[in-house]
Amino acid sequence: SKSDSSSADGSSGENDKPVIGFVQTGSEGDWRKAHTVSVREAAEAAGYELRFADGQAKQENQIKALSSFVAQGVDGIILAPLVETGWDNVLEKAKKRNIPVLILDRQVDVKDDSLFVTYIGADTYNEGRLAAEWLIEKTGGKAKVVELQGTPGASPTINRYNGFRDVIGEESGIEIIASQSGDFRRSKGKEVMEAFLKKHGDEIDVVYAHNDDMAIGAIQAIEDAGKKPGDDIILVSIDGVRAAFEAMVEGKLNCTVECNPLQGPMAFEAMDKILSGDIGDMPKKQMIKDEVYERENAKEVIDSRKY
Ligand code: GZL
Repeated sequence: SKSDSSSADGSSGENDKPVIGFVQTGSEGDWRKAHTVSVREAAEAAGYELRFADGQAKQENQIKALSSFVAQGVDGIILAPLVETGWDNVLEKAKKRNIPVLILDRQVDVKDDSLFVTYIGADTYNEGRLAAEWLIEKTGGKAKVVELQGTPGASPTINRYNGFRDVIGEESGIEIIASQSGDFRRSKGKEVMEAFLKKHGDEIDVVYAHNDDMAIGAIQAIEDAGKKPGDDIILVSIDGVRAAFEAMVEGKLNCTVECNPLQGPMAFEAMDKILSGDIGDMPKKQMIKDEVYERENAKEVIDSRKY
């Protein structure tokens, strides 16, 4: 399904490279911007022509973009799915045209997993577990927690919700007194935290945010309420973006569990194999390692951070 690369005078343009259609969720925050840069740079380095579609945080935009890439007859597709479900029909179209699909970052829940070749991303369930383990250690297992959830229906939201609860379980003295979506966005995280503070005020010991952007928003709300984030209220979040390290250095964030967005190189390593037909031993899921970072070690680490 190679696109016709020769131009009118017969010389081959830059389209001599294999063409990949990349459907991104949108640009909801710092993590997503780093993810997009990583994919673009890796495509360039690996000698691909990348056609970029910004889903602008709507699944229907992503589905339209996928259909369009199939119609263009691209050589391969990379999809970062906004939410887990609703992909079967459009992925069926790609399969009919023999266009391989690589799922990147978030996961899809499809009836037939031959609709995609492989999934590459971070273990977001384990990130929820790591956040809870850190919290139990930090609080001695006694705390009232408010939770800022990510985008409803997105695999990191579902996984971080479950991973956290599976570790705190029933027996521990950790009680989740409120839980609401801030849609992974700083502004919404601030808004929801303002509401939590109005309703629960001094009862809140901890904020568990499914990503750093919302934690940064919560920090602003806590300061506006005249409280000290990081001390009066403990904050633990996920991603490990630069703003989180800066907040930890300022003492306003206590812990961030890294979720590595630099997934571009792995994606194109896999795409090379897929397009040359050697996917024999390629696993269906390829997970990236994550680390936990705390306020105490943020200063010595911040300069080595790559995103
Ligand atoms: C996680 C990724 C999430 C980040 C958020 O793999 O999909 O989306 O944690 C981003 O910051 O919005």
